[in-house]
Amino acid sequence: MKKLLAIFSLVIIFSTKALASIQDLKVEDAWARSSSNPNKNSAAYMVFDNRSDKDIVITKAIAPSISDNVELHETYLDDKGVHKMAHVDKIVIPSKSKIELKPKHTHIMLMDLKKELKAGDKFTLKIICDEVGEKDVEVEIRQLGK
Ligand SMILES: [Cu+2]
Repeated sequence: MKKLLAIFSLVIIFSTKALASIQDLKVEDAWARSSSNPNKNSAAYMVFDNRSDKDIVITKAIAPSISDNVELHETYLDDKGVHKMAHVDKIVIPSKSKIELKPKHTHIMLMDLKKELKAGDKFTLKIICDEVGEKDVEVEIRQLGK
């Protein structure tokens, strides 16, 4: 029995060590482009810095104060060379790496906006990483191209 308990504790130690901590995920320069009626979409961009020795997987983002319809998106070029967007179910930030979300690349799509996003305003975006935890990020609204 004691032996079994020892093995069991070892498994627990092992499984907690196998995951990164949400504190290892740093977020820099979070911003979203301004948007006014009738355009009810926007997108948020930022730099993710994973300082742990494990990959961190973002599976969802929410921002209830401005939208109930937030998705992780990737941009790709179709066979006519036109930029298209596709919903992805995760964004992987490899261990000890940075990933930049930016216009015409990976972004967090904010759809069916509840209100106008005015340059200079801020809102909170919650980044959810399955198993690792979640993190609130303050996002500044900026006019695209400025
Ligand atoms: Cu998009």
